[in-house]
Amino acid sequence: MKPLTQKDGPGEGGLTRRDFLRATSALAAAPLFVQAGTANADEPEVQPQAAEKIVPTCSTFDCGGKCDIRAHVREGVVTRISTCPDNEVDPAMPLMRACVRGRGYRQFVYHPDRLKYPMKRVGKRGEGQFERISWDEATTLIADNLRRITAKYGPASRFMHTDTAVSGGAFSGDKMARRLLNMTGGYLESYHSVSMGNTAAATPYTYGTAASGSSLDTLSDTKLVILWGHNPNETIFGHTNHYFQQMKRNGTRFIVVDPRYSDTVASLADQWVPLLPTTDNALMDAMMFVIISENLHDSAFIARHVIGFDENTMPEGVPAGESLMAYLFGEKDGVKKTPEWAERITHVPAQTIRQLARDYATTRPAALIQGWGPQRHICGERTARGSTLLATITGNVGVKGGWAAGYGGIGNRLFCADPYSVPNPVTAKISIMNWVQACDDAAKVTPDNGLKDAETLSSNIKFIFNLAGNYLANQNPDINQTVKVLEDESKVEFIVVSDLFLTPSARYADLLLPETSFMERWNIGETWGTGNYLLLSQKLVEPEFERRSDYDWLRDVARKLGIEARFSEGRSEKEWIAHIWEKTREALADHDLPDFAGLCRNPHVYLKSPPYVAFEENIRDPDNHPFPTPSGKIELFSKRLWEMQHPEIPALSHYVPAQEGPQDTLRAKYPLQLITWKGKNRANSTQYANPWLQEVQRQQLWINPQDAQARGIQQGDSVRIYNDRGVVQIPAEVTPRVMPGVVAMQAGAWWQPDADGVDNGGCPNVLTSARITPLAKGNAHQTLLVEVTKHASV
Ligand SMILES: Nc1nc2c(c(=O)[nH]1)N[C@H]1C(S)=C(S)[C@@H](COP(=O)(O)OP(=O)(O)OC[C@H]3O[C@@H](n4cnc5c(=O)[nH]c(N)nc54)[C@H](O)[C@@H]3O)O[C@H]1N2
Ligand SMILES: Nc1nc2c(c(=O)[nH]1)N[C@H]1C(S)=C(S)[C@@H](COP(=O)(O)OP(=O)(O)OC[C@H]3O[C@@H](n4cnc5c(=O)[nH]c(N)nc54)[C@H](O)[C@@H]3O)O[C@H]1N2
Ligand SMILES: [Mo]
Repeated sequence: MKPLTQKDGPGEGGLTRRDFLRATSALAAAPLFVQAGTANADEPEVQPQAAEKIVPTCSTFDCGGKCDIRAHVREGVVTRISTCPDNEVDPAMPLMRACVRGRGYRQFVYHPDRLKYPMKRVGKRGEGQFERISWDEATTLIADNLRRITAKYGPASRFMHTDTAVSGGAFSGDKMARRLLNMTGGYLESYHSVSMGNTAAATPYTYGTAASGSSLDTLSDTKLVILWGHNPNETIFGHTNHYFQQMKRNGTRFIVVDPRYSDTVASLADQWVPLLPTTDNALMDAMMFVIISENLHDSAFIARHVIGFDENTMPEGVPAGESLMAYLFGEKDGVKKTPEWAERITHVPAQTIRQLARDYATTRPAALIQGWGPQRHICGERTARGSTLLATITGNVGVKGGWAAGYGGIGNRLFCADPYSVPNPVTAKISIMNWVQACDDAAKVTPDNGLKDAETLSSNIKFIFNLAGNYLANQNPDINQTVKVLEDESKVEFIVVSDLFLTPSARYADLLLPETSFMERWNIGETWGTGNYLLLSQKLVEPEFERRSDYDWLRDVARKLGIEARFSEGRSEKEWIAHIWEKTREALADHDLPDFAGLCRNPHVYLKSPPYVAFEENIRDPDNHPFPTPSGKIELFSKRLWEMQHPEIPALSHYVPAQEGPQDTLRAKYPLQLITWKGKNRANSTQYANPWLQEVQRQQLWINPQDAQARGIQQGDSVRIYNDRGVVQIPAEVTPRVMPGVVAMQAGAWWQPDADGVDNGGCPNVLTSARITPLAKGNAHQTLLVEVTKHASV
């Protein structure tokens, strides 16, 4: 195989855009892939001949949105992508126009580097050397290894990896692989969403549940929105931006709190408040100090619904000095949490903090909406809970136009039915943060660091299905450590990867399988966050070469294991989709859904649920609807957390300096905080190789002019970003869009190490830490210190 370098990608040195267009449209005439540079420049463009069909569909990626994609199909080839035409826009629905990623799908699906055949590893694991084999050989290898490994180590030695690329669909190979494993003894499950698991774990300590999101149509009259580390202009989050742009036009004021001047700041904000990463709680503490000092809190709301505000509303058995008031006014530690105190920690000017606090508390209702970037930190649980404290003391919980917490899904969201899952006989579960340890030495995975429902693991992980994920060696933190474990072939014995590309993770496969893309499969797209509709993801074209859907080859594996009939219930992929749809119709009987044939005729199902305000009942009628907390009230102070006596999860969420944060002594060696963001040109690492999308945004390091100047770095210089975990080398973007002391790069670039292990791709996870958050046992991809130097040879 070719080495995995940027030059091999189509963006540089490979296909030009013109070659690319020709290569893909030429498919109409000859279904062959033109390799880079082989297209004949004199060849005339292929003219449209056959009738064009415009087929509505959607992708099933984990990209934050489900857009209305219109594929123009001619003679079995997708020749163009457009989107919902203006005359079909339903004014009652969010605009679902395809974004830049959707517009570029053809370059993903018809990419010349796409995997074409099943392949078996020939070199050492990780070298990326493979040879073509038949599907019969491939499925026999899987069945034999499953049998052998299960007999030797037990079903709990089998692991299903993170695989978000197919999570946006009601059906997927990964879901069916779980079914197959469960029908043959089970597998080791993981818990914790690396997306928002820290918020999900922390929020119930305030409200008793994590389901704390309202629908965005309830914000139409909100005068002030504070977006706290939230960048929906790029991350979409179920068409949030659609609502926000409408609100902006109607006069809503937007403030964005983010170390970066994000695209959302650029397009929406009246004010940008940059702060040092991991110091959000200090800003929140000082805001609460101002609000209470100036008597701007909602006393009536607090008296009725809240415990932990002052000494009179504390749970029994807790000594004096632990309430919110006591903390803010320094009764125990002698430190008043003033704006001046917070300015030193956050680098937000005290006067800005004062004004922000006053603006939030005096605009009723106001919505403080946290994205998930701030909680993908080692202090993420505290940051997520901090927002709930601010929302509570200002009476913004349970009221239309307010917002209760960190961004959660809405409570009345629509999902498809699940008629395929079967119970997992293995009860032990690990946090997703434990997987490397479970491959290396399972004895190190304990209830203290993440093991659930067992005291010990019965075996190391010996078999991995990694279907539609790049979490083996790209998206997981601390890659250099991880690959050492994966390279040891005596540890994990068999790794099956299915993908569309030879990704950095795919290089660690023992068996590499070329899956179909969403354009070559049937599915139903489900929305994200606050979206609330279902879309048919129609199959557009037949798979080329020997590509197969994961479900299709899993049937062969099931046959070789003697369980095919039970596994498939005789259904093809499309028949499963029809079955899921029928079960969904039954479950959502109130919605009068069309039957599957009707859905195929009209593939957009807009289910208009009424506006939804989280906790509305609990606030309107608390006697009959107590909060599902131990006290039945909103708990600013959580006695459950108090009993844990863990300094990093205080019972009252407040600022605690983070490891590898701005107050860590490690800053003497590594003075800059590095954060990542999810950019518009890919969904995590999906579509990394798409040449059009590589033109949209280059992988470079944002660095403030002050920090650049101090290091003699100029715009475009190649810089080395390093810490004890690794080295990345990419160009510098010297820009005031990131505050001094912080550097930033986009998440999801492919790891491309050279012979010295220096990554030239710009994969931040060479530098990130695998440290585990204290409460959720979750990820902290965003908390790390680095140094940056100009690269000498440039
Ligand atoms: N275009 C695009 N959209 C996506 C994705 C994608 O890859 N590309 N991925 C999807 C997925 S899987 C997910 S989970 C979501 C993720 O959505 P988010 O987690 O909300 O997205 P991020 O870009 O990681 O973070 C949001 C913002 O937080 C800021 N931030 C980082 N650290 C801090 C901090 O300490 N404090 C504050 N206040 N702000 C901070 C970042 O600068 C960033 O602008 O997005 C989804 N949508
Ligand atoms: N530094 C840093 N790291 C992060 C994050 C961060 O913000 N910063 N974010 C984290 C978050 S929130 C998430 S959700 C994870 C995401 O991490 P992953 O779950 O690994 O998601 P992707 O990186 O999108 O990788 C998906 C892979 O599936 C492939 N694929 C796409 N479509 C198909 C298909 O139809 N079939 C098959 N078989 N394969 C397909 C793609 O080519 C891609 O290689 O990353 C996490 N990692
Ligand atoms: Mo995510």
